[in-house]
Amino acid sequence: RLSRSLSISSLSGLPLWKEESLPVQDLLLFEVSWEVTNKVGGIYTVIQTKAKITVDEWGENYIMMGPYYEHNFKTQVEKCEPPNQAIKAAMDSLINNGSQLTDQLQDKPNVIAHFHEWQAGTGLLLSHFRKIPLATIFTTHATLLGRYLCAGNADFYNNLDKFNIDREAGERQIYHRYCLERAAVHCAHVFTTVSQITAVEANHMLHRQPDVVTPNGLNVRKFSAMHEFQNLHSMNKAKIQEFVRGHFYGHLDFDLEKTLFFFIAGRYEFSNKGADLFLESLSRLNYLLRVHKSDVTVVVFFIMPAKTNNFNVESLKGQAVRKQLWDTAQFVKEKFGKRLYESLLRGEIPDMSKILDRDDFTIMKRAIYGTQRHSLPPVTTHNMLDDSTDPILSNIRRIGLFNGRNDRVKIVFHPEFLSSTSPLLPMDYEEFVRGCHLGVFPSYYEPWGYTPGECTVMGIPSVTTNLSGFGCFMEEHVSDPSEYGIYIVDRRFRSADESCNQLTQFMFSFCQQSRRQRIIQRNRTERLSDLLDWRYLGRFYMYARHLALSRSFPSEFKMDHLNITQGFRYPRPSSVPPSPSASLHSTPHHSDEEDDDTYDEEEEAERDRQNIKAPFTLGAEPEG
Ligand code: G6P
Ligand code: 1S3
Repeated sequence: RLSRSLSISSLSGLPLWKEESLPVQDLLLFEVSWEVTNKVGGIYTVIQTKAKITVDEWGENYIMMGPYYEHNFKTQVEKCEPPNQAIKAAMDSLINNGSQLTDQLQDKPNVIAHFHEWQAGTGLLLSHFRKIPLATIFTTHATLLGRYLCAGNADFYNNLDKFNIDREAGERQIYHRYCLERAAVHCAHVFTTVSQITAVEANHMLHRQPDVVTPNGLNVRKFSAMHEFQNLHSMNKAKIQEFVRGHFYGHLDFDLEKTLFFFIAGRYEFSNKGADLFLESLSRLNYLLRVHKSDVTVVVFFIMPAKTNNFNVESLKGQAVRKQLWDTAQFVKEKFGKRLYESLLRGEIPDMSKILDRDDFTIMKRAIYGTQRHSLPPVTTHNMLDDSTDPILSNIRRIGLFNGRNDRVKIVFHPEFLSSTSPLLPMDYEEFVRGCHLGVFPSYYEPWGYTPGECTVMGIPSVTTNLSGFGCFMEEHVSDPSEYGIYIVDRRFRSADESCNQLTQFMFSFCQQSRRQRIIQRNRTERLSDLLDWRYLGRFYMYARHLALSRSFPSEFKMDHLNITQGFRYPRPSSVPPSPSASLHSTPHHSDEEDDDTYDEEEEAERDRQNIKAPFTLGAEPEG
């Protein structure tokens, strides 16, 4: 057992502890959050994806608590009897006495209660003041004040130590919530955040240094054949191409085989999520592609929910026109095929100029006539309620990216989350991501940021920043992230203009890659997914639980630390020359030709597997 914890923990940068398994049969673990079965944002993803490894360890002694919403209850959980007597007794007592319950759970005295965010923190505070013997953990995924200050355009990271936090909270009218958050942080036995950058923030905004950083993982689905996820890219890209055919009808003077799909997605926090920087960089990218007379077109999707009044007519019409053309083509094709067949049966090669009659031409002409439009393809798919003040639309107007014919960068703002039942773009989010070429998430305020991680496990390259938890994690654990298709914009030590140029350069270089280079890069990106698997990252939560028990019940739970904290780094891909100067930044290294016989990605993957023992040790199935 010790050797296993050595091999795993020493690689993760966690302090080592001797005995890693807990007597879970004699314990109960509660996890409490407003986002249990209730999708608001990323916390839901943390809890939902982590559930499997936690249940694997804790079985029925793991209980989640969240708000009751009938719809969520009906669609996400199964009703059942409480799994054991202690829980049943506690629930009966709650039903009869409300939250005055004090003799919780006598026969299971050691309880760990893990609370996420300030809303759930009230439970932590009440149990603290009522002296209920719990080992408590409090996780903040973002500090309230940090989020508000950043959204208000404060120069946050350069002034972390200068804010008068009580006054700032008061001025933003969040003083009551901020006090709840801060009290929960200080009452918890163990305080955790999801990234180093949020740990620094919490230290200043909440005045407590987190005990553990618990990075966010995902359930990584591995395909048995390596090319499987590449096929999925191809299939889903075809669906996006269909949408583009409709949306840009009458303006399809660009080659879809040379068109790249970029996207940004998430909560609509314009500057926190970096949509401002992205738009400015797109304007510069458009300029670069034009002056270099590039034959590449970039269609950029903004998937950020805003208030709307349904799809707009022009977008719906686009899909209807496309469908009409498709139907016309099928109709004529069928007639053509039938005539050709009959003619061949007669032993004749038909006169091709006569095989279609006047009616066929009329039908086709009419269909083509329907594709004429007197306006540019719309930049948004919906009727926006705040059209004139919406920050994305206002900035598009300012930079003038209106989907003109000469623009090499086209914009589609879809202000609603995606759904496979949409009449416009019938794809769910996962399918859409798989079909794109690059996710761009140049966030300013991003405690973790699941979006680039989701891209990574699907083998889709992405852009992140060194102000996001994910970006910092990748910088720490991967020697050269850009070689693996993770581009990290420096928003910390550069001016906004310099960051913007850096992002533009990343995107421009990406546009210069050949198809083969993109395929190789996707293979490399996908190889990083082991690092983001809960099977590895779940250990940080285990550590937090041990620590909480050892602090709250010190006579029963000891935590003997071993003093090795060396972190793990993922080396550069084996085929990349060691000197960065020998490489075109961020581009897989091999000939630019589409067919390069000297490069074998399966071979490179295998070679790297031999070199990189760590992620595979980390990803090992738990013993027993
Ligand atoms: C996947 C498929 C290939 C396809 C390629 C397109 O790798 O397996 O058959 O050619 O995607 O890549 P692209 O980057 O041009 O969308
Ligand atoms: C927060 O959600 P957000 O998008 O408001 O928590 C997420 C889960 O920890 C995190 O990924 C994200 O960065 C935070 O900002």
